[in-house]
Amino acid sequence: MVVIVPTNKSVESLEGLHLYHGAISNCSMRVRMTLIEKGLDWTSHHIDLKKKENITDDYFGINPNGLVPTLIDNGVVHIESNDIIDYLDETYPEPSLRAADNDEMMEWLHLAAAIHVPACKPYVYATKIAAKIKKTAEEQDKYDTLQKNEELKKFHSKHAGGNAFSTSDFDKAKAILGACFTKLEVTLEGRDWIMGDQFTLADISWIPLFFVIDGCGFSFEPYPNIRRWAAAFDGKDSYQQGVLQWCPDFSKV
Ligand SMILES: N[C@@H](CCC(=O)N[C@@H](CS)C(=O)NCC(=O)O)C(=O)O
Repeated sequence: MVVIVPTNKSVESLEGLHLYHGAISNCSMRVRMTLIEKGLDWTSHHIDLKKKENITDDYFGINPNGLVPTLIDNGVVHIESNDIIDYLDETYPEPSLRAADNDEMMEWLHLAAAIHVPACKPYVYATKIAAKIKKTAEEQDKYDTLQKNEELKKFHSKHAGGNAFSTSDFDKAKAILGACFTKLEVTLEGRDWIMGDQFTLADISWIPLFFVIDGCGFSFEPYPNIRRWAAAFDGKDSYQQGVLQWCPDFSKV
């Protein structure tokens, strides 16, 4: 559980579940899906990343990294999407999204979290997003003042101003994604879901990664099990309402 004491005190009086989230954000997709799977009531606070609505004093006062999603549960602030979905399943246990082998399931959540900055973010920014959300000089100054996280500062400096990601950054991201999707492909052999017959947080953690990386042009041709697994989400309300309703097609973002 990653709990934050916000400097923006206004959120501490919020009652119930409130989600600050982005339509096109894969990290937000997994939290929306979990809330929907659990049938929980939640209040939506959409943060438009393309309009830089995350780069404000108010939002950095809620999430000190300026990232979406942020979940507020009765005034308590939770960040980190994979920790949030674990927290939601722990706190609101029915229906359970936890596998019998919790350790193996949590490894999938930890892997999704671990590859976010070294692989997912550079791949998505280099192929698509950097060009769409270029900061003005004023926005860049504001970001540099608000952002204290060195890893994120370094990441965003790579596409700031006239900068572009290096070939080696991109190749490294692609190689990490290739290795992880190969692990997923092998795991899904003969299985409906990542943990077997049961649909769990592992599936919810990974489907947004597939959705955005596929939308950025990564070829899933060599991954038939992943394509079969991903197609099965079409029949799920949580995917329709948590992903497609907010972002019908990531390739068109
Ligand atoms: N580890 C965080 C990563 C969150 C994250 O990077 N969110 C992206 C959207 S998926 C974002 O807010 N990007 C805006 C930015 O990097 O400034 C989590 O899982 O919640």
